[in-house]
Amino acid sequence: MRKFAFVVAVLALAGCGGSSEPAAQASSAPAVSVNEAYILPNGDVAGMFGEVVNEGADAVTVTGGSAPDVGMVQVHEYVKEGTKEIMREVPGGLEVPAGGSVQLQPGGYHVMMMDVTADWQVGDAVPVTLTFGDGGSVTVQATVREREGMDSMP
Ligand SMILES: [Cu+2]
Repeated sequence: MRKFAFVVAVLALAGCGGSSEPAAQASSAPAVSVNEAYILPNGDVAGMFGEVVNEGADAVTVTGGSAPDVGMVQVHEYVKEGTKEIMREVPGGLEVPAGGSVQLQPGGYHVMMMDVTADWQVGDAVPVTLTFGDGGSVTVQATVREREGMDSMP
């Protein structure tokens, strides 16, 4: 079913020829989606992961976001600092190329949620809004998963 819906969405986008107005397109019919979006909660922080796909004709930059009962949403990356890896906000945001995708995964790029007061249960679908540098946004449904011991910090 997901694949079918996806094809329809692409046809709809192609049909409206909206590539000349990327900003309007981003806010009305988002060209960006997240495949297999999921959340790993960890106390008052959490990470959201999945494959960010950009079907649009222009690159988009994910600069932040929001979610219900989450104080702050940032896009993070891991960088080496001396001998250890630390995570930080991606400078300038995370660019997703036109027609391309970026994988969010534990230990790599991730959507960082802080000051989480939501009482999420495994299996809950959480609406997470990602905002773009051009002012557009998209809301995706991310499924809460059980945190496993092997996973690194979000
Ligand atoms: Cu982080």
